[in-house]
Amino acid sequence: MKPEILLVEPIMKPFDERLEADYAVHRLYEPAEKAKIDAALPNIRGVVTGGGNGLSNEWIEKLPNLRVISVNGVGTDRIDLAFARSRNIDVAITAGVLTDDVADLGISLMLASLRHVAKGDAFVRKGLWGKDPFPLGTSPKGKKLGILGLGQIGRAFGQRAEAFGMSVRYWNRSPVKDTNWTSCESPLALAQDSDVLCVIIAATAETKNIVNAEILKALGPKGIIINIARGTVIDEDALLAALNDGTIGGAGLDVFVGEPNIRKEFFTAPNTVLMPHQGSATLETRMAMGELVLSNLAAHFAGRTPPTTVN
Ligand code: 8YV
Repeated sequence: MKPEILLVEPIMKPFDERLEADYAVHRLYEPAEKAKIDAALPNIRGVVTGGGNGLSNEWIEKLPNLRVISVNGVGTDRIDLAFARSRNIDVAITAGVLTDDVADLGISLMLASLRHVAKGDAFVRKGLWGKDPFPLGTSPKGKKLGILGLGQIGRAFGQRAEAFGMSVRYWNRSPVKDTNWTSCESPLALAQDSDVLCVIIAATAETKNIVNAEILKALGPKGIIINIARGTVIDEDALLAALNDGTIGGAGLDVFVGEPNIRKEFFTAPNTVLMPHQGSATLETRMAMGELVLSNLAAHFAGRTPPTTVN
């Protein structure tokens, strides 16, 4: 008998097919499967989910025989790791393989913001070229980059920013070794000393709204904020107000509270570049992530600890 697993969100076709070959797969995102899933709850032994969806405690409680959650991503903010451990559930992530692509997307958002790429695209399509003036951009060269959260992705972003001639400083919750970049004493001190603030801190109860009105004010009217972490680490009321009244200069955002149903005010916020949570979304990286999702599951069902368990 194949082990029964619950697939919370779609996964790329080749991995879906391999899951289908080795497991009895229940697809939570298919409304037609609801009754079948309800009947199968006691049999489900594994869950595959994404970083954005995770798995709520309510769902964990519905699955008495669940022993492994394989996350197709690195964020575990939507999973209560301690609760999962208390129920003897391994939680594994796709550590290491998405670092470069998330950093690349952050750099894309930064350059798009500094050089008005989205605005330029709309300008040309509307036939305004040659009729209306187009605003000058800002060069990254010689500017100060602040990184809020110096993990693997933060480091990769900083290395790329240095290639554009930026100087790097950071704030991290715990001391960081092996870096020559300047550590700032608080998120506020970091924002005060940054032209661009890249937010790439893990979302936890402590980091909720860590970027607030005071920090945005410190970033200043020419400052650009980039968020490639999670929507919840920025106070979106404060961010929308700061964009609309010119407290900050602009934003490049890949993540939002309540995504994909984000606040409509973002659609009209000035100097704002929006992406639909695509940090890790390249073919190469999604292939590497899919392999890890499958090998974590396979290890569990072979009686081993999944290679990239986090709890
Ligand atoms: C994915 C992510 O888009 O790694 C994460 O935590 O948020 C992203 O890589 C997501 O996991 C897919 O649902």
